[in-house]
Amino acid sequence: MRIEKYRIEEHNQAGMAAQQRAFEYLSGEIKNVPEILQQLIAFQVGIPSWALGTGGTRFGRFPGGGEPRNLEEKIEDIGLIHQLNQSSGAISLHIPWDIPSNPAHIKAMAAQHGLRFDAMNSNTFQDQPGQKWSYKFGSLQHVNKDIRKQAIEHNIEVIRHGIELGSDALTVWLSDGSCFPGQLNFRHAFQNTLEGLQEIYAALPDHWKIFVEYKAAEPNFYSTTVGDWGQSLLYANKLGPKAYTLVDLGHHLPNANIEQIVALLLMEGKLGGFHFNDSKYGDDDLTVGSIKPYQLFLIFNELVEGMDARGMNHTTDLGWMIDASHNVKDPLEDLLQSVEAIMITYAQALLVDRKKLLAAQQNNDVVTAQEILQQAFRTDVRSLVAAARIQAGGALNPLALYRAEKVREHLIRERGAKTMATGL
Ligand code: LRH
Ligand code: MN
Ligand code: MN
Repeated sequence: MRIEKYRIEEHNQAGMAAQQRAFEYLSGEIKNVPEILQQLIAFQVGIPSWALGTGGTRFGRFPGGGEPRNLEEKIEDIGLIHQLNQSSGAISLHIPWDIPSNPAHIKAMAAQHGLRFDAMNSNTFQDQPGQKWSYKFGSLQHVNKDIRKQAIEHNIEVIRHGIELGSDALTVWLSDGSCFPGQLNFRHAFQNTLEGLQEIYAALPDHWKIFVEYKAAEPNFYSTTVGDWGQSLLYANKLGPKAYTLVDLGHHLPNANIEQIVALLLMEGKLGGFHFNDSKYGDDDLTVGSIKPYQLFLIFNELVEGMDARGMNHTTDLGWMIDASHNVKDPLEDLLQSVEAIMITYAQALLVDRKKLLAAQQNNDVVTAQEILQQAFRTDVRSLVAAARIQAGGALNPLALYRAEKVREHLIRERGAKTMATGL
């Protein structure tokens, strides 16, 4: 489904007076407005192909209706989000949940919606129908060489799919680990995993990157073979210059200082990509910014500081992706909320007065340093983000327009009330 252009214009016109008032006020309060607007317009967040249907837990799943039945419909859904917010111009595919049967057609279709293919994701955490060997006791870490080989070949196949679509990165997340003490020889598991990753690395085209995603626990609850950023960085360093760490916000032990992790990975030139979500307990995959917005701001503050220090391009030098799951919300509404939270937080991080912050740090002026950060965090930048979106051709209030256009009702009529998208 597409929304008629004139409907976006009418919607924007209706709210323009209030938007203008808020934007003019804010423009008087902050510096560099034109530059920030350009940075916001350029910034794009990848949408995961596995998050377009309602997710579930092991206790159940409650589909909401109108879910995409195939990859084409997933691309249409992301195209719609992008049409509304102009900040979701990429899709991240999970294989084999979303195998492109006709890659040329899929690539052309994505391009029509203004979407490019972000990192490809492999899956060696589930057994697929017809698969020879089981991943019950791991994949790349496995004691059985045949099983390791099967996992390596799968990853190489995912790279092949990615090449056909014009992607340039592979994200490897392994559920490998152990559930009980004694189950695993940690060194052997690490060594096997490293060797497997080395074979996958060797199959990467020249301009490709590999992202090694870590996660503290789940589905294994005693040890995880890529369990934290230290382990991920070890693999990335041993693999070589095309290998990077990927940070998923929900993959840390409680209270981890993620902003510090981000700062150090950037300093080492080893931060490759991001999976945005929010959490209260673990890998909850909740809407970005819904639980700990200040933490998200502190992370973005380090991202902007660290990327600027290295002369990196904010838009293109890291893979920015959402990795979320929606049990009770309309997935498209949830994704609109997540992208909005990311844009707001990015804008706030761009407001931080870095010279003053550095001076306060040099003087050990703790109070001023805190004030500088909170000044930016407490600034209401919604009109700035909306102004960037309108300039780019999007809607003043994407969520309001989505509801006014009755998109979900339309999708249910078109696709049926009982569809279930592939994914988590
Ligand atoms: C693992 C993870 C990883 C997977 C996705 C479905 O928890 O974050 O990125 O690919 O979820
Ligand atoms: Mn993830
Ligand atoms: Mn996760």
